[in-house]
Amino acid sequence: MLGLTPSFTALVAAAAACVQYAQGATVQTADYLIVGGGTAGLVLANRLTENPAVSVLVLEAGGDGLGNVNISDYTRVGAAWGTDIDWQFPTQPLYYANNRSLGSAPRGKVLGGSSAINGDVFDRGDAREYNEWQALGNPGWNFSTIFPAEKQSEKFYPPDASDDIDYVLDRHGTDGKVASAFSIAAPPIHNDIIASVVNAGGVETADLEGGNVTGIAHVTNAKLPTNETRSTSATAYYFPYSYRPNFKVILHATATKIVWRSTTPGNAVAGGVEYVDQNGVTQSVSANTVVLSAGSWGSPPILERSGIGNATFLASLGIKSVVDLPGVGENLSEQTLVPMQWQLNTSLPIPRSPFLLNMESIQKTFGPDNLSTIESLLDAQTTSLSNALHEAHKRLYQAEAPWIEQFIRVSTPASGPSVLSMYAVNLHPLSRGYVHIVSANGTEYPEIQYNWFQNPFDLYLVAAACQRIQKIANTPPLSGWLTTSIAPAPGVTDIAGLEEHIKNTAIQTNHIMGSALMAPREDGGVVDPDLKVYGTKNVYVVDASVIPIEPAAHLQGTVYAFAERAAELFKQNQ
Ligand SMILES: Cc1cc2nc3c(=O)[nH]c(=O)nc-3n(C[C@H](O)[C@H](O)[C@H](O)COP(=O)(O)OP(=O)(O)OC[C@H]3O[C@@H](n4cnc5c(N)ncnc54)[C@H](O)[C@@H]3O)c2cc1C
Ligand SMILES: *[C@@H]1O[C@H](CO)[C@@H](O)[C@H](O)[C@H]1NC(C)=O
Ligand SMILES: *[C@@H]1O[C@H](CO)[C@@H](O)[C@H](O)[C@H]1NC(C)=O
Ligand SMILES: *[C@@H]1O[C@H](CO)[C@@H](O)[C@H](O)[C@H]1NC(C)=O
Ligand SMILES: *[C@@H]1O[C@H](CO)[C@@H](O)[C@H](O)[C@H]1NC(C)=O
Ligand SMILES: *[C@@H]1O[C@H](CO)[C@@H](O)[C@H](O)[C@H]1NC(C)=O
Ligand SMILES: *[C@@H]1O[C@H](CO)[C@@H](O)[C@H](O)[C@H]1NC(C)=O
Ligand SMILES: *[C@@H]1O[C@H](CO)[C@@H](O)[C@H](O)[C@H]1NC(C)=O
Ligand SMILES: *[C@@H]1O[C@H](CO)[C@@H](O)[C@H](O)[C@H]1NC(C)=O
Ligand SMILES: *[C@@H]1O[C@H](CO)[C@@H](O)[C@H](O)[C@H]1NC(C)=O
Ligand SMILES: CC(=O)N[C@H]1CO[C@H](CO)[C@@H](O)[C@@H]1O
Repeated sequence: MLGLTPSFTALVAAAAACVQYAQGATVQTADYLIVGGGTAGLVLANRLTENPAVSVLVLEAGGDGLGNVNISDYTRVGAAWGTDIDWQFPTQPLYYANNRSLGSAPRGKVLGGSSAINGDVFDRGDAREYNEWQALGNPGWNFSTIFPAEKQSEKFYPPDASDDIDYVLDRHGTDGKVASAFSIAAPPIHNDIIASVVNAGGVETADLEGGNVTGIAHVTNAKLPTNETRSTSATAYYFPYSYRPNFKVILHATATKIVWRSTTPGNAVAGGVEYVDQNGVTQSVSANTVVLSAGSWGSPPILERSGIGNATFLASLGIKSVVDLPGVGENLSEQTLVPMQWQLNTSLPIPRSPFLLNMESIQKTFGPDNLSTIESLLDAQTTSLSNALHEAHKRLYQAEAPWIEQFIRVSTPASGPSVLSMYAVNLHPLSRGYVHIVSANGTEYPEIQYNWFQNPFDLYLVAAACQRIQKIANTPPLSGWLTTSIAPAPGVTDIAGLEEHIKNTAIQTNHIMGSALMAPREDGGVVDPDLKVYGTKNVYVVDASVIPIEPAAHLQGTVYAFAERAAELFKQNQ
């Protein structure tokens, strides 16, 4: 049950006056208070406010981003990073990768959240992965419920016939909110890349959407083809609906913690949230239901400051435990990306930002010869995952689910020949990191550790994936275009050498998830299948942090679909 019974709602309203708020604060009220006007938060806010009788208040730490060309021009990937619409989260050195530091990691701090500053690739996961969400103990979260939600989120603009790009219309939504379109005019080398993948034993597919994410194809961007501007959760779900009187947003409002109405064990009741406004003044808002949509590094710290998390750890920071939930901030997953680049024999004109994805199973990465090695490593893994997640990953392997992505693009610098990038992405890392607060201070950054390659399976698999990419690059007709390897250095082709290349060069995909896991409580879960935080009556998490198994995709498309289905559940249970 998601909602509150009418009598309970009345009780809450009557009790509102008794809640202790910061002195002098102006108290606003809503049925739903959503913390974070990001990718997932605005989907939920939009769908709930379709009912004029339901009021929603969104607290967003950033501004509206209107007029910022670093958002609207999707080809300026990275321009927004390090500016005031980026949180710039500091991260810890990578213990299992020579203690290398990645410095700060980008996250959108603006209406639209990370959808406003990301790489703008728009694709979605595989049916086998979504069905594992359910198998982990989350009934109802499976491909047959996610696929309609994917379609509901998408407004697909088919390419022109002259663009020479394959697609399957019924795998896309045409009536949804996020605009999606291919980057037009694939360069001539694209057909040769596809041919080499096929010649090296891979498969070409007409369209990677629709639940079978296998093979090589073009993928869409989240953008309007009419004026080539980025589609974000703010342009898709908020700005066209901001006239709704029941849809309110407070900008420059950084939520710090939940204000409790009651902390009865097993039944804690939130009364609202405290936040710091633009002037550094603490304010409060009250609500019947509190939803955290502050993202994988934003939501767990708010739970911890509110007393929800590992009670021993919270006690060490002087925070009184409300719900002892040791999974909060644990189980952080992040797909890794390893640069593999070659110089071309020529300088090609590259319109906009077209790219190809080639999705392959572990079986395809290794070929039949070395599978026993990777199978025994997969069996032997003991440290990083719970038994439930380990079994889920073994099933994905057995089902030959996509596991390695080759993210392929050709770029042309201002001078000199073009560069082919075929990045190796590990879609299902077994290593798990964490995000935890370092003090009770509501605006201090948390400590973040990715823990990449904590599990040796991940390192070996990615090294083999790099060998597979080298094999494709050495296969005609693509091989004819390539002169020299840029990354790794020419001659680095053995597993040991590639493992060192990986440790020294792997970077983020920024697909962080899992830090407030949807899973049974005994498996370290934080929310139940209704997305309600265990031990609470009215606190929910709706963002990437609850996603239990990575999609074979860049994460935003899955987050949109996830949030559409979350909204459906909230409405059903109202
Ligand atoms: C640099 C980068 C590149 C990426 N590239 C791609 C890509 O090409 N394709 C793709 O599909 N995915 C990509 N992703 C991933 C994708 O964008 C994210 O997975 C997705 O947007 C996350 O959605 P979310 O709702 O969980 O969090 P967000 O969209 O990050 O939303 C969280 C929101 O909460 C707000 N917030 C946080 N804390 C507080 C607080 N205390 N009080 C108030 N508000 C708060 C934030 O400001 C933000 O608006 C990328 C991500 C990044 C960062
Ligand atoms: C856009 O990005 C560039 C490069 O990072 C930066 O110099 C500029 O200030 C940004 N513009 C805005 C409006 O933030
Ligand atoms: C990484 O840092 C830790 C802690 O400082 C240290 O114990 C370890 O030896 C370092 N590892 C490498 C490879 O330098
Ligand atoms: C998926 O979930 C829906 C909703 O609970 C359920 O009706 C359906 O049977 C499930 N499908 C599978 C294949 O488990
Ligand atoms: C998925 O698509 C690929 C490429 O078209 C095809 O080879 C494969 O048989 C499909 N798998 C399933 C399970 O449909
Ligand atoms: C692009 O088109 C959309 C839809 O017509 C419009 O809302 C938006 O303002 C346009 N953006 C720019 C930068 O022209
Ligand atoms: C809880 O935190 C303590 C102190 O940090 C730690 O020793 C313990 O392992 C944690 N418990 C769980 C179940 O993670
Ligand atoms: C809380 O943290 C912020 C950011 O690090 C800092 O500016 C502020 O002084 C801290 N407040 C207190 C009371 O320590
Ligand atoms: C596969 O096995 C061969 C022969 O034993 C070996 O040379 C090669 O390095 C192995 N490949 C991987 C990825 O382990
Ligand atoms: C580059 O290689 C391609 C493919 O082999 C070939 O068609 C083309 O003519 C070459 N271009 C130059 C400038 O050598
Ligand atoms: C499903 C899963 O892997 N849960 C783990 C989350 O993290 C906690 C704490 O590290 C583990 O105890 C769980 O097993």
